[in-house]
Amino acid sequence: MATTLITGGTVVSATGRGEADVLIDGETIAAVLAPGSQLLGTDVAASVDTVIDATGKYVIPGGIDAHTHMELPFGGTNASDTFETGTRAAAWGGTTSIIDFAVQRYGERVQDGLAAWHEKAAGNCAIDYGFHQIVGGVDDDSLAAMRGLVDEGISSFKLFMAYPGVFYSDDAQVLKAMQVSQETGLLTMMHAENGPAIDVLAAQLADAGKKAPYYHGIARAWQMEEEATHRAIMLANLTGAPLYVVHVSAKQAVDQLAWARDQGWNVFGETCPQYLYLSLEEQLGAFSEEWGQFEGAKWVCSTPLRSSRDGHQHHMWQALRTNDIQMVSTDHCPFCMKGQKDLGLDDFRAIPNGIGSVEHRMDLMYQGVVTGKITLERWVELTSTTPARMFGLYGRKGVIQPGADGDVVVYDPNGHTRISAASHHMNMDHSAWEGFEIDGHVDTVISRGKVVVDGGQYHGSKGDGRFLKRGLSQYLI
Ligand code: DUC
Ligand code: ZN
Ligand code: ZN
Repeated sequence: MATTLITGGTVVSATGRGEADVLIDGETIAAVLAPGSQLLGTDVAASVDTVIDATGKYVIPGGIDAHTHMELPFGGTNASDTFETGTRAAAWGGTTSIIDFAVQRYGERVQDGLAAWHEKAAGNCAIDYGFHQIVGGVDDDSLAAMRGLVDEGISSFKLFMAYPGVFYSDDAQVLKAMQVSQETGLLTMMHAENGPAIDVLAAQLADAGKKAPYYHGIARAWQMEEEATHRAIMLANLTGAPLYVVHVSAKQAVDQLAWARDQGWNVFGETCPQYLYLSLEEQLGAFSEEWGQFEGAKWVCSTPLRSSRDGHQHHMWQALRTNDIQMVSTDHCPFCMKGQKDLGLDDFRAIPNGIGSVEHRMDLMYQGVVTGKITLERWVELTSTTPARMFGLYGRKGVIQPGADGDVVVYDPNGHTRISAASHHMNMDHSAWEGFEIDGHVDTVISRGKVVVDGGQYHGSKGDGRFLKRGLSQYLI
């Protein structure tokens, strides 16, 4: 078995930092050692197969993106990253595990949806992967099938209060699914937006001739997110289900979560880089030679971008610092402009919803360290350690300690990254992050002991990644 020593770096965890060498034996972290240690009278560095010099750099646990949609059939097309292209791009960006969403819809069996996702991913992934289960059709059969998910290593499921006719669950269905959540320990993940009301608003805007991409965000008003978040919280409290609200973008929804947590309720929230950096005003002002005003379609996602005038982005950074929001995932759901987003050229309602960011999450969040919005330790906690704890992976993932998987990133705080569609590895013809500058760089990525990215080269292969059978969330009470 190959051995690797990462030497000279500053090892950063969710709770602190210190100078240490990290020894990886085969696929597993064997030891965290004082710098330059000897073992049995021999320099460790002299006895390993590979030495990685991390002098002046941070050594962190590999990122875990707990919210991706590779190959998702959605909006009349499929998300443009396959498990192969999307996980390779993730690796380039310092993410060594993803949790994607297997899909069940009305009239389909949960077991079949899960099997289909296994088929898409198996043998194709560059990094380790797990699944949540979308339950898009709550009925007696799917409720019964949910009880078997924990044994399959699927310890969380997602419901939608949005998208009537696609994934939508009404309150009665949410209540029933949450009762199963309470009984089994499955974590309920919620897309919290009032879908039926949003659809009315969207139709009224379109009827009034307001069909540009920007109106997507107007129809999906913050009140729709706040209201649904509150409703989800109350239903979870009533049933005793643990609740995790995905892709929170409105400050009022954050306040609902903070209020519930202040009551001592077991409620959590995730946000995404787009809700920290991008705004509805930028989307309104977007224009290009090629697309004109339709340029704004690049940022059509749900929940939508919010107004910077109302301070949502600032509030969200603050919530990350104060732990009102506990995690940052991407909701990676990429669509190309040509042939996909342009399905909605004449009407925003037909634009496939989604942004691709799986490659850039670690960098974009590191920039929050540079600008003093979060600490270095909080960066690791938000992007790796809490995702591992939240979704039943901790110990194996999310931490650098003996016995953990050898998932390690060497991050250079003196490096520089410029994000562009010309250089990214996601299967997209544009970048939602075009021209963003990051004061740091992912130098080396090790996935279960294998160096997959180093020196600007990719050394991994399709099929390196294995399915992660997850345990229950550490946050259950
Ligand atoms: N939001 C998106 O932007 N895309 C996929 C599904 C979702 O809820
Ligand atoms: Zn969603
Ligand atoms: Zn999603």
